[in-house]
Amino acid sequence: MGSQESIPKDAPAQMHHYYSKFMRECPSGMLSLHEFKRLLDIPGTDPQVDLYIKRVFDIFDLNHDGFIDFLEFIAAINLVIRGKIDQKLKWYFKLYDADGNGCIDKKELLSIFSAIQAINGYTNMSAEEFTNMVFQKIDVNNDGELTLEEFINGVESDEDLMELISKSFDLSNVLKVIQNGRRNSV
Ligand SMILES: [Ca+2]
Ligand SMILES: [Ca+2]
Ligand SMILES: [Ca+2]
Repeated sequence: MGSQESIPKDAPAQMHHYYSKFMRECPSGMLSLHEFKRLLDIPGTDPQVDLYIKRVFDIFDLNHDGFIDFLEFIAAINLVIRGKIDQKLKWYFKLYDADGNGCIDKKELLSIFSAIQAINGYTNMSAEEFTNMVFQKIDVNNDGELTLEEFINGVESDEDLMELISKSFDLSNVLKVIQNGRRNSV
């Protein structure tokens, strides 16, 4: 299987378009964690949320130099626009696997869901209930950890879960902000 992706004809124009948008939002060309938070317009009072945004930032920051540059930004845009479902799920898996040991445990999932609830508002299901539900559904061998395989297979075959995961960090939001410019908070 060739994993090489063909670059569409309009790619340079599109790149240029995003480049000018990116530079307008971030004139230095290097987006810091602080600017990233401001760009996403996420209120930063909850330590869980701070931790979560930091994780998202670290995943964008591919070379780990503490900034998101244009190329890293474009890599994320590409994932949003052209990424296949399992590529996106791999991205989410990386986001959830906080200690990077290749498995998502309950504590990791719980901390993500708590942060999401703090950002998106609380639902009638607690973060604990969510976490337990997810493990009940997709932890096939019942060892309390989700491997990448369990995660991808499980989420792909469950529409509700897929929606939940996609909402946990809406990548297209980042795109929207860059497209339309940041909302000016008065
Ligand atoms: Ca970087
Ligand atoms: Ca882990
Ligand atoms: Ca398992």
